[in-house]
Amino acid sequence: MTILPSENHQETIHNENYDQKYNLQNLNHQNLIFTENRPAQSLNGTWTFTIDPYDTGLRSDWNRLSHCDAAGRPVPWDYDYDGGEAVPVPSCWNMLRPEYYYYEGSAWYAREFTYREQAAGERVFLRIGAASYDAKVFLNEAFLGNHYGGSTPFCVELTGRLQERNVLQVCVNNTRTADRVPMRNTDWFNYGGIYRDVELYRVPATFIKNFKIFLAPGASDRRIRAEVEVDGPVRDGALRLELPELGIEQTLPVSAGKGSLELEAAPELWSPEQPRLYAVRAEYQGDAIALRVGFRRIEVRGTEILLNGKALFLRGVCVHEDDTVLGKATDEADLRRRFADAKELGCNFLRLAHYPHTERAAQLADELGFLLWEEIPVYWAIDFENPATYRDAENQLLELVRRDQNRASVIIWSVGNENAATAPRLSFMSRLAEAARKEDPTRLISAACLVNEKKIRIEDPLADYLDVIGVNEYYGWYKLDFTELAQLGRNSAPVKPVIITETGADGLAGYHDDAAVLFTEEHMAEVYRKQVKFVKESDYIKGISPWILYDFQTPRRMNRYQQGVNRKGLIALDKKTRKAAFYVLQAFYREKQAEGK
Ligand code: GCB
Repeated sequence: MTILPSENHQETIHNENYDQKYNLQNLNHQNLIFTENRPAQSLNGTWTFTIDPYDTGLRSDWNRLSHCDAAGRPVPWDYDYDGGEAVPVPSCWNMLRPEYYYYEGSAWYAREFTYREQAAGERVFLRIGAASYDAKVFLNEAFLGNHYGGSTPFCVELTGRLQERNVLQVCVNNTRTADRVPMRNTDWFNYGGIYRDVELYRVPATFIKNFKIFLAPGASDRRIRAEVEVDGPVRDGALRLELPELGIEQTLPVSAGKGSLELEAAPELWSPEQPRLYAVRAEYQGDAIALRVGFRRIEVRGTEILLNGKALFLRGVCVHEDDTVLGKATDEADLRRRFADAKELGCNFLRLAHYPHTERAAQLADELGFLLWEEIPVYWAIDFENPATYRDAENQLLELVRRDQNRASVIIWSVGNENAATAPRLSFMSRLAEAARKEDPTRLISAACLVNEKKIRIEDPLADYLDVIGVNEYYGWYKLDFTELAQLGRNSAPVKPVIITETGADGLAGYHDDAAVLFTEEHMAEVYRKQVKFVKESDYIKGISPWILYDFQTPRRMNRYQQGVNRKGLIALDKKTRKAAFYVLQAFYREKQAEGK
């Protein structure tokens, strides 16, 4: 759709509905395509960048590249797509200059690229790994659509719109609003910008749009199931499927664009101890894809979580994407350090809070042998009665599932965190749980719930819709009285496994005093000691992921110890300095490991 440039200056400055026509949210899970390991043309690198706090760009068509009227006369203009500041993509604008640190609003990114057809009839897709929060895409002046959601990828087809020289513009807006997911209030930093990879993919006219392969549910562990969706003119045919290490070469019939197949196989099962991955190749109508996949079975029986039939204790820790240099534009070194630090702590599990982290995290977890909890930012207050907000939340969930559905490491989809137990919230989040289950029946569904503080009991009506109950409790911190924790244990008799998805306390690295003094390392370590004791005494608790591996930046923590940083990290903001509590948790995890858990 081409938006015609407005020639009427007065109309432009008076129109307060200027952005409505852009909010189509047409770039969503439905047009996400399978891109893993496909050759890509990177559009990372230097882009021009112009902040636009008044949304002048949308009001007066900054996508318009010519500055002449219909008669060819130059007209005044306020923006040059090739004249902004040169910035790297991916990056968070907050980290580029001190003046941008707290900036919330719109900003325009632009770059040129050349295109030459490589194969007759090829189709071309642009994929943006993540842009926070609303991204509007323009190619050669034309508006192609927008995407909502700050942490999931989206695609837009460029076929038929490309010239030899192209101008790509993306208007990114990270304003916190009442209808978004998350809403206005969070305990993390609201980074903005295009902060994951931007790539062009070329595929044949008919191509593999979605592909998943997994151990078929059921106890035998001897059946693999593959499902495929193709897009393009040839919707009936056969997909060739190969898993050379298992001696599998099969054809999978595709009809009306879809196909599935279950076949006998006896893979070695994937586990954190033996993260065995198999090469998988699939080919349809000349379009070939290749991936590496682990096969494993995750299920719940009573209050047990079973991996490949064996009872599991999740030795976990929560992590954010946050860095004093990168913001949330996590790079390979940052990710590898995170896994190395979690390994040193004794973890087999990470809770990727509170939004989808980079897809590279789950790829590495597959290789390195970590179990993952992945989450969408249905966090604290959300406009649970707004159907548009629900659509946005569900779309983020489906984008996440589609992106990581082939990762053995991912065992849990979380539909939210610490939401007040109201009826609209129950309806909203139970729908999300059902949507996740429908899209992916092979994983567990959970949410990080609050405890019922009146009854001092693990009780949340959402639990009926979950496989595993996540519980965030801060006895020893927000609830200073530890005797209530023992009461909580006595009052609760959950029929499903419980993971303590958060617990912890702030402790400023290097601040030492008596354990009774808040914000000291001693107090934090004492909270961990008492929490560990509670977990040991509660047989329905099948894992913990304390809050949090590293200190992180957040503007709502402003006291003298915090100074803009949540100090609940087991490791300080420098990602090096271990606090005393680190060793308390490490000792507990060593004990668990020694018990074979
Ligand atoms: C929570 C939230 C987490 C916060 C943490 C805290 O319960 O889920 O996002 O950062 O507590 O430090 O208060």
